[in-house]
Amino acid sequence: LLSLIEAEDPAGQLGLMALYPYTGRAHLVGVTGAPGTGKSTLVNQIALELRKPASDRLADAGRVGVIAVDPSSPFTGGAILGDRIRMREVAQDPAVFIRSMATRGELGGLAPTTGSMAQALDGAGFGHVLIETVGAGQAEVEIARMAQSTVVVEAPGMGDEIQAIKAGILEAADIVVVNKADLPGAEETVRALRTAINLGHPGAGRGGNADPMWVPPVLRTTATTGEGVPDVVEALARHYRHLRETGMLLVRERERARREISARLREQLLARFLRRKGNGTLEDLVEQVAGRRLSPQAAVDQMLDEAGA
Ligand SMILES: Nc1nc2c(ncn2[C@@H]2O[C@H](COP(=O)(O)OP(=O)(O)O)[C@@H](O)[C@H]2O)c(=O)[nH]1
Ligand SMILES: [Mg+2]
Repeated sequence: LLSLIEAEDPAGQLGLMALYPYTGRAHLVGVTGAPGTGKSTLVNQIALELRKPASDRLADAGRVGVIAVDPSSPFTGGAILGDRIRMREVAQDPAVFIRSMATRGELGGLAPTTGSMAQALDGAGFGHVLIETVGAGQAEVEIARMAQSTVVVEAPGMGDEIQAIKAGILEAADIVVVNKADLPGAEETVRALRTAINLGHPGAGRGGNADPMWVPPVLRTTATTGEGVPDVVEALARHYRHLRETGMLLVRERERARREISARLREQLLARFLRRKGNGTLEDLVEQVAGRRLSPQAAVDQMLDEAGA
């Protein structure tokens, strides 16, 4: 089904329709950040941690799905980076399903079918779906809209904290992780990020689209050894509980549903309209608009007039 969805085969959408009533049970977690910060290594560790029988956690995690939207993902086979043994552990656990997909177009961002693939895993009964994406400015916002909890990964000594603050990336974060805590400068990075969050958080009196009731924790990890990872998993569980208890989960779900319906409607109305009009007209108008003989709005007016729409 994932392959059909990724290939944008209509059968994929049929499968999703059948699965849809069973979705909405998984905790969808986005993991984003600059290349090389250790996202893939961390995602592996989070999956391992979720699979540990945890008497101190409310529910058993069940199966864990991983979608890596990363052109340079080590999941694609070949060169496996990071802690090889742990990677193999995850790969051998039949309850962890890892799927790698390429980004379309520019580096980073989400493939258009990523959301549908996450839905399919959710509907198939995965308790957690982890989505790794390369952060490239807009990607953080995209993943924050799709996921219920967004983890932004930073690493010390990359000037990342400055970039994150500048680009407003922190606004997308529910949890901030400073990975590579074994490297020098981690403490400074943690402090800089905490300061930025306290200054910029709506709870601290400024705007932004974040949840005013949730101050993103800044956690330290060493993904290569797994140090600090249980705290990340605990923070994820706490955030999910927070979303449920405050009703934010439902608010986000509605926003997501509205966005998805609108996007699909826009795309399909356009396709249907152009099919009925025939591509000849469009090409004709494209020439006129490019040649400055017609403005884009006049072209649309003309098409709508002719269609009586
Ligand atoms: N020193 C150190 N290296 C790490 C840590 N986590 C990941 N790495 C290394 O950083 C490199 C990039 O890791 P990867 O998970 O592929 O990063 P991604 O591009 O963000 O997915 C690899 O060589 C990892 O072994 C860490 O906590 N400490
Ligand atoms: Mg990666």
